[in-house]
Amino acid sequence: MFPRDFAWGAATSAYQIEGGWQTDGKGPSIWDTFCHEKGRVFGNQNGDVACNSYELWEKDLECIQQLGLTHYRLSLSWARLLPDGTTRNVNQRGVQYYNRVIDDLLACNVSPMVSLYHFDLPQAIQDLGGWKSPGVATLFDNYAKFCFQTFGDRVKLWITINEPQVCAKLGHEVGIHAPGLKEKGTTAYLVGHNMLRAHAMAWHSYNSTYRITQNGAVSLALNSDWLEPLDPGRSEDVTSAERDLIFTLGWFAWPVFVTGDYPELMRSSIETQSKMMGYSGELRLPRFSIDDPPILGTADFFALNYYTSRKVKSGGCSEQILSMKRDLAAEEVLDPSWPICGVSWLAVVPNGLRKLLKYIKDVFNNPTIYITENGFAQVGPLQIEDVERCKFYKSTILEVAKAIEEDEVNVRGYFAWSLMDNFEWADGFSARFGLFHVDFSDPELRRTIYQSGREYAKIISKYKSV
Ligand code: GBH
Repeated sequence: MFPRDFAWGAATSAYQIEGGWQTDGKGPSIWDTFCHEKGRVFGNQNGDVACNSYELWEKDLECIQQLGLTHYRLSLSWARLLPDGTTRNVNQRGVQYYNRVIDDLLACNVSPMVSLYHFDLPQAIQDLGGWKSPGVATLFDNYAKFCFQTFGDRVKLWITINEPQVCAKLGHEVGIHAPGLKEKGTTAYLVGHNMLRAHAMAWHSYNSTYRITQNGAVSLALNSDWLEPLDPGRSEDVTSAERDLIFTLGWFAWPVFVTGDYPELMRSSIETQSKMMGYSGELRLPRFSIDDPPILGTADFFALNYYTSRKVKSGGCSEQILSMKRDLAAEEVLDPSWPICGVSWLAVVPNGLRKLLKYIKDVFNNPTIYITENGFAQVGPLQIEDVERCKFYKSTILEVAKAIEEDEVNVRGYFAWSLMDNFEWADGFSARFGLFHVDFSDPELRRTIYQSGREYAKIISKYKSV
């Protein structure tokens, strides 16, 4: 059912697992700052120590081997490598750490997929305006080139930026992620724009300088729920669901995979709402400049993070200010038949993944797809025998198989989120996404495999070529 060379992976990110927040010369990131402010994160928790993967990497490697993964997705901490964000100061101990991780993985026959950015901007760059400032794209490009140069002889799968939609919206409009801004209506679009510019610059750098010798592939990881009309017989709901997919996934995927520009429907919706309030849409959703490298074609594969689904109905926004929510003019609801796992946002809808994969195949020109994240949270009392999560992984992977077999979607890999329990952003350590449990009350931070970890290992050993 799965191609012989299918990538069977698990994923993590630097801030969520590494700890060592100021060890060996690491600079602070916006998540260090954010968590150290009271009232931002569940229980005022933070990632100062997290799984202490900075010191316990060998333990993580044991977990990876126990699962029999073919691939491991990790992210690099920009501020660990470049403490002030610039290549003028390279932290060699950070370089050594990631060299060791990459070398150990390869020695165990595990291919690394490396994200350059997973929410943790160096604080020094935030102090200059962060993702709102156009100059951040050049700084990111310099950082990317440094990483390609330093690690690209061994890393063949790169993600530039993880989930720009989440960073833009939750970090700059809703404010529940770092840097915690609640600037409605314009900032998120500007941030998304600069992230796209940064991504495209880095892809072009790889393409023109490193590809010929390193021969890897570079993309950006896009998150989207599967969004379908609440009432498929009601045309307003149908167009609302389409619009929602365009605002969530199309925002970034259209420029990269389809036209080199934002979706027309996104522009016109923003224009309509802006005009109603006496503004022009141009003021809010930027135009791509001919002075920047082109955006179209800057992904060698499609990287998708999928977790859940929503039903969508048409609906306005009662607040009389411009906002992304107002531009969307749609309302998302849960289907009561969908079970909710742990965290309130995560309705379990494995079948939504298959539908989203088919949508991506049709709309984005049949790209090669890696599912770079998918997972299930546990909250409350610890259950090592996590029967529900076992079922979840089995049925989700079955949906991926159907997408490959029946819908002929070109899926090349699947990464479970996450290798182990870790710092779940605003939810702190209260939501556990791991295939391994981490005992955060134990000074040794012992890792213990969940039943779902065993189950996933079984699935992998059944399909992977040896
Ligand atoms: C991923 O995002 C992240 O890449 C990863 O780091 C994280 O650990 C993982 O999810 C699990 O959460 O709080 O109601 O506003 C997934 C996409 C989008 C899911 C934002 C949670 C927040 C909903 N995320 N969403 S809410």
